[in-house]
Amino acid sequence: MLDVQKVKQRIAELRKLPGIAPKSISEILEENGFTRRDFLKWSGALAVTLGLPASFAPVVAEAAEVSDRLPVVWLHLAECTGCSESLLRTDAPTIDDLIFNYINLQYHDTIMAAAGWQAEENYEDALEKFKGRYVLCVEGGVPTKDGGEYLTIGPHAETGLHKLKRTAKDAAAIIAVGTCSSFGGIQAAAPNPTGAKGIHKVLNKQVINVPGCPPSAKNIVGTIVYVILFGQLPAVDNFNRPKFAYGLRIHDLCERRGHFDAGEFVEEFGSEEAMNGFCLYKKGCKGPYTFNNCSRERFNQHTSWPVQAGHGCIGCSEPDFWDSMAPYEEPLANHKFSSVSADATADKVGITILTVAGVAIAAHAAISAIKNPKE
Ligand code: FSX
Ligand code: SF4
Ligand code: F3S
Repeated sequence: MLDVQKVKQRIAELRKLPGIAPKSISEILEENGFTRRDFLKWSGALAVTLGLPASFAPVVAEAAEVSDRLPVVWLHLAECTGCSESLLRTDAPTIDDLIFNYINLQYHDTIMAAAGWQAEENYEDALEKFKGRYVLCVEGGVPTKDGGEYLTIGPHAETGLHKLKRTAKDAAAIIAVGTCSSFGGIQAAAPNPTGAKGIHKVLNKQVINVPGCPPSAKNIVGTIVYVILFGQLPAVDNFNRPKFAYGLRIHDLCERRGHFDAGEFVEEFGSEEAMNGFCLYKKGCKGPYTFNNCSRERFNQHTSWPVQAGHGCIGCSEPDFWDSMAPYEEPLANHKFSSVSADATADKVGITILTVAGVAIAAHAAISAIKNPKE
């Protein structure tokens, strides 16, 4: 049960620890043009995203204030760094970006100032100093073939596989940021020459998966804030994804859903139907098979998301999506499922869901084509 008093106690304990940020988050927000009211609005919205009762909004703000106390070690394995970019590469920093900068990031090899031996030293120091207390965030899949030698990191040429296992050993919580670290991602797509895998496959500890290629800033920061608030991982689905973010399908809250139900589909990009915002199912949208909150939370300060921009969802937060959701501009139901890699039990569950849902959705598209006089 969620207990606000317990959370307050935990925040009070965290407050006693030394923070690393030279300024408080309130000062940082003010310097960047955000008022206290904006901050409280942000924490209220994040509480809603996290599926918390309204009474939690002020404690979410307090958790953000002490987020420079919780040490975070951030590893990069085989990936494109788009996940960090999703948080950082905006023309104007959002409150999510500022919180991410404020977090006690002990090690993050893309954004820290140190390099080479100095970076290695910082990393070893952090593991020692915060043993058993740090949160490990990992971006990227882990190559495992030939002892993991297809990915080496740092001046000692340590394999990603070895570094991951060593860092995970004394972590208080492990968050896989992005589809690559959750399920292997693009480097695990057939024929997967490096034997890349999601990190949970090589670790014997619980890993929370925050997939998406990339995931939204809200889902990354939301998961980290949740760990700060409760000192534990949020409730998860079959694929270890937080339910607050991956509990519903893209299709459930899509703004084009009315057109789907009315049987109004885009048949050609650039057509009048496309301009009228008709449903993109027949142009390959995988929203009916994809669990994520993009249609509710959107990207870039709630500006837009793939379907709003005019292309179907390609299912980027699902396991093996590079293989199982392709071709991206054709309906999934037109294809056989036998080509999908089925090496894991969890993946088989996913494929079963896809097969049943795929048949039903394709049938709807076919029936509505008959019902709809425009077709
Ligand atoms: Fe993967 Fe993230 Fe896609 Fe890229 O690090 S989820 S390739 S957006 O960057 O891992
Ligand atoms: Fe939206 Fe895609 Fe579902 Fe159509 S199929 S309603 S575009 S999610
Ligand atoms: Fe990915 Fe689909 Fe969202 S492609 S970003 S899950 S709309």
